Amino acid sequence: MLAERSLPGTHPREGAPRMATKKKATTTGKARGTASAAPEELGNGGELHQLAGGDSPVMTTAHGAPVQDDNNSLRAGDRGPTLMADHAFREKIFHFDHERIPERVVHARGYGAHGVFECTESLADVTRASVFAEAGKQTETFVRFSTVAGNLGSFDLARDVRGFATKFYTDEGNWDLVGNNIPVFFIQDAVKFPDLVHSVKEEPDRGFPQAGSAHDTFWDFVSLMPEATHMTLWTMSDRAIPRSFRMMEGFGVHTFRFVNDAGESSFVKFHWKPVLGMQSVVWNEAVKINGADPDFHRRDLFDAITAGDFPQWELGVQVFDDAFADEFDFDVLDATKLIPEELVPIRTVGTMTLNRVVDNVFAEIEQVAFMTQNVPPGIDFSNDPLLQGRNFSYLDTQLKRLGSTNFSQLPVNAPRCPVAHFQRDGHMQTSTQPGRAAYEPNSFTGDDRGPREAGSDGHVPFPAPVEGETRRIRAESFRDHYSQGRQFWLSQTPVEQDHIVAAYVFELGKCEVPAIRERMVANLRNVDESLAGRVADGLGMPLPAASTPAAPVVETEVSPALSILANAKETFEGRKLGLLVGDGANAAAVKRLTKAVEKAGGVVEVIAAKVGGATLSDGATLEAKQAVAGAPSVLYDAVAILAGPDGGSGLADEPAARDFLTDAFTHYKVIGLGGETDALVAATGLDGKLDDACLPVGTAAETTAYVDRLAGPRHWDRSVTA
Ligand code: HDD
Repeated sequence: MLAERSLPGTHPREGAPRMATKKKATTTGKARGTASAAPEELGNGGELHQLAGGDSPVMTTAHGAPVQDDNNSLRAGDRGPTLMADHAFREKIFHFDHERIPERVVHARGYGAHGVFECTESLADVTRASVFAEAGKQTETFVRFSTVAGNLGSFDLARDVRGFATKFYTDEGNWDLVGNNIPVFFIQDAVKFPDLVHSVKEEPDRGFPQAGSAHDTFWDFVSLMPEATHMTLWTMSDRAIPRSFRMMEGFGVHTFRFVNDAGESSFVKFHWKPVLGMQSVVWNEAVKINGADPDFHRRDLFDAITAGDFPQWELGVQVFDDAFADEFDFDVLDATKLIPEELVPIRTVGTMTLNRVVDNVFAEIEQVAFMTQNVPPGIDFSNDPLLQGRNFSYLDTQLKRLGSTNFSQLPVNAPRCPVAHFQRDGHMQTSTQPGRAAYEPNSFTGDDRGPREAGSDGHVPFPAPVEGETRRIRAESFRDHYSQGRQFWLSQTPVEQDHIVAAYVFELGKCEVPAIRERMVANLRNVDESLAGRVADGLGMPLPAASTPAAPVVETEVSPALSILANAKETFEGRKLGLLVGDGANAAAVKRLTKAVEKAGGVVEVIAAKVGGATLSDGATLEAKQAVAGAPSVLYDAVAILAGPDGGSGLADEPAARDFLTDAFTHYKVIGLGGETDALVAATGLDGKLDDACLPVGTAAETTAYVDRLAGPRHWDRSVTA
């Protein structure tokens, strides 16, 4: 007997056909489509009016025709073949088959949000860029954060650089500040970019590893390109495993130019500083987060913004003139170098607030097209050869990805100011471009005039003098490859240095070719002997002879601004406590703790053995957001465990609860313990080992002390290695 199946035209659940309701006539007697009918009388005047799928009782084709039944294709007979005549079906499958566009060749995985930039200090003295014209001026922005190496579907906590690209929709056109969370880059000349990217992506003969630099080809390339050494120190540091997009810095990397109304130019570097301060995870935690929640960073951003906890960054500029550039030990055009904040202080000029998540990830985050060459009047390029190369690359890549020269018309890319040009037609032209004449000069404007005169209102390129022979050459001033890497290393706290050593050991340990490890350690000897020695020791190899630097290593002042930990903010704001609650837990203690953490600006996520929640001492059920099996402690900045009076045995028997505590301990987290947790602690083998950062939570005084401690750093003194 065949199972009963729905007949063509029958809705499978409701058993009744979903009939299209006829649209009412909208015109005042004029026939639809006649030449005399005014467009506004015919509906929407040509703009696509897309309803959310569920918002209409009737589904339509892409061309607006009501679809009779979207659940059964048109068949000849009950069990017969599907008919070519089912055009609605064909259109649906046709569209589906073409849903994917090429992912970005780098920075494929990313997440973004809308925001606003508010200028807090006028920069009119140095730039005529309208975005900095006066304090209080607001400019709409869109930001996309990303990892670099992984594919679109990779995980968020790869050890990698993070992209930090900002589109300012200024009133003189879009300004795209396409930066990273690291202020320097691997290479000096854009001609090496494809090689760099090919080395870090999956190896082409095997297709792995995904989203990671821990493999032979990457270390082969960077060890052969000593200019990359400085950047590897950053990517081996905690900067490459940020806790949140909200808690990382951003940098424009290159030296740009500001140009003021008088046509005077100064050099400028851009810095984003997170208001929440910087935070990173530890590597062992990152590895586990990638399994527990591959979307950790995007979820974090989405959750914060939708909760009204809008992340903010201060924009700072380092402005300097030619005289400083000439005196500085390094070439300011070399993107493998930074200018220490101690030498040129950062002037804070505005604040960006991300306050709106996207409505549609594809339309906005996937289709946003950043281009370094998008600069408004008042901002110009320097001759940094990496920047010059980028200015070619970004236009090309958008055509490849978005498929049409008209990508600037997509809502997320469209400037918020009017556009006026004679670029016409092309695939997917959505603008009904007005006017009879599409050329310049023309006299159809009414004026009988010749070509428009070049004015001072447009983007006037800074008239920098250029001299010299045409040659393929790397400037002498670009030859020092190690001094700033050394400065970075020496500016880190001992804990951060430990992490850098562990990261090199981990990554080089994944290289199968011993000669690559040796070459890299030989280069590291030029950065610091102790660093190289510790990495060699960690790899279990003899210390190779140092490589010969192209230029002598210059001893520079330590720059405390380069350390995350030395600049940590004393706050739990924007961070998350994982509160594991056992049955019978003290209801008052749970309430008190939750309130105190929220008052400190943090978020509490309740976890229980079962997602249904825990029954508290007062008999009430506390709803859980997560079951402990799906919420390992790596997902939280700190944890508290409030057990019931049964010695915590309910939790002690739960392997995930045991891991919850052990991992939190291993990751140096501040731990709160309330109720009878002895059995759980004993089951993890931690009895007798709990330290100063494992605090009781129960009484009001204990809760206050615990929440105060949450604002501090992890307990780095704990004798574990993660
Ligand atoms: Fe790039 C994307 C940042 C060097 C070529 N880059 C891209 C994105 C960021 C950066 C954040 C993602 C933008 C988004 O979210 O859509 N890139 C940098 C930084 C660099 C850098 C900070 C050095 C200072 N990039 C660089 C070079 C080249 C490129 C030298 C080529 C010569 N980058 C691209 C690209 C991408 C890109 C291929 C891929 C997708 C896209 O542009 O839109 O054109």
